[in-house]
Amino acid sequence: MKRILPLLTFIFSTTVLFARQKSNIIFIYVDDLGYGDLGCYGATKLHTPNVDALAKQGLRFTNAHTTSATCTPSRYGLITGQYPWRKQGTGVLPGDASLIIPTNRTTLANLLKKAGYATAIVGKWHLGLGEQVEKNWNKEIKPGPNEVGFDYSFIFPATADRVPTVFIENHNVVALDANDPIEVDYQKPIGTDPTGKEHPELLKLLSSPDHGHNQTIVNGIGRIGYMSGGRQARWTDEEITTTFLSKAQGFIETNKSKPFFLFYSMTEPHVPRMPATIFKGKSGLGLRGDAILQMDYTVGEIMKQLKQLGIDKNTMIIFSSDNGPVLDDGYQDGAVTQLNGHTPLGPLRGGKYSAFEGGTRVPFIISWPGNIKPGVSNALVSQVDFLASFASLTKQTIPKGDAMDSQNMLPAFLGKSKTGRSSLIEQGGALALVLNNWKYIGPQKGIAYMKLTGIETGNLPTTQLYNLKADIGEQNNLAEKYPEKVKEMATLFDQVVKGGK
Ligand code: NG6
Ligand code: CA
Repeated sequence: MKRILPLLTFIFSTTVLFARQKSNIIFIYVDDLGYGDLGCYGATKLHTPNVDALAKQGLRFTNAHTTSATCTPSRYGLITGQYPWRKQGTGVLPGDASLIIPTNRTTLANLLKKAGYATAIVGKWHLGLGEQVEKNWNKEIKPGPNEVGFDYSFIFPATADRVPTVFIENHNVVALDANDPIEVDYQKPIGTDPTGKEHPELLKLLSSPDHGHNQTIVNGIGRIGYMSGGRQARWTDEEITTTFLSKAQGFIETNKSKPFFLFYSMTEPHVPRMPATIFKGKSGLGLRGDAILQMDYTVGEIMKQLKQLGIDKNTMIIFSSDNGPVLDDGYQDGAVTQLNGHTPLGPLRGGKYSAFEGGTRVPFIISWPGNIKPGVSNALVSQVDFLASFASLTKQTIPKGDAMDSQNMLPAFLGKSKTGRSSLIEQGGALALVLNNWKYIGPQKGIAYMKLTGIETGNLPTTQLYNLKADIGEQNNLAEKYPEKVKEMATLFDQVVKGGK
């Protein structure tokens, strides 16, 4: 016993020390925030002091990308380390879709879980739930986030504009009432709730014509899809963010003395923009601006909590968006009419849905006090790279066949290297290739302009080549001037799309 005791003490103290040394990771993933939507990225009409403070204490990237210009594929790429367009069915999912991430794959969550982190997702999911579309929302719903590596999940299934408008904690709908079962249908109307199409007079937020947000009305907002039942369980839009914040803070509090990974997936400024009443009208830029202020406030609350708990120096915070900005995405919420000179895109062209830079080049900040020197990085990096980079951080190898597009960018993420990837695929409607400072989009058949959203898609019948260093706004098509470059990039494009990295 005499000998064992010191040994046990040693093992115990090193375990505690080791656990303490590992920093927490909080990934704040916002929805549809543009490259020009934050003060630290040049916005002057909107004030985002909390995210700006995060940028000031961390590394702000100017050339960081999502894999795609919409939500589901970007999230798929981030979590699996694979370009989503390699897999069928990774486009924007309806609210009743089944889980699209195979449960036997390496994911960001199960990778960190294996390394000893407590893992959680709080917020928007949008990667499907259950094994099939026809599922019973009134029983345990799985597989979902918990089956791909999150110990704890508190989510909404898809987007705030899609039914079912309920929270799901681990496997169950929150505040479910057995006497008022939930049913969801994306094909045909169900139940007795009024629809936006038939009862526009009941709407507190008018839908934009032709976008399709005119099916079941919940809280005076027309949604995509039909839903019946679950009246107690339906969220109040103004409370979504405080609900997620309290769940995120609860997870942080519970896990403050072990390493944790929190994927905090916020809904702002995605439609329907319906922030808490105290934020309404505050930005002067309509509800989109107000939602961004609410998002910024929330980030500040998380930072405050970390400080209060004394774990701010021991926590890496990553802040980014899942795709570029859109103004009219389905509701008449003042985003267009009260823009007041604000430039959500900054200097970029396109926007959400687009293969131009505005689709995938997003705000991207990493703060890790004491480990990352504050500054600005121009390295080309992608969110698909987190998996390989976190594998490197936690000294793990990724099983063969998993995360095939993820490159270890840890040195760039930590500011130890100024260079990132040499090339990258950007997915709008079409796929584009970036190679160093060059951008290539092959000839496309699709429409060049989306009337509904007012966004240029990046599609043209002719080849496009831009020099992003000189022309970040993709105004001068140099394809005719540099046919050799076009050839080189077309060849590389085929190679990447067919297989490798
Ligand atoms: C689009 C919706 C849009 C939004 C988007 C998903 C229409 C016309 N528009 O299809 O309102 O929900 O999907 O956004 O239906 S994302 O950020 O989750 O990808
Ligand atoms: Ca999005």
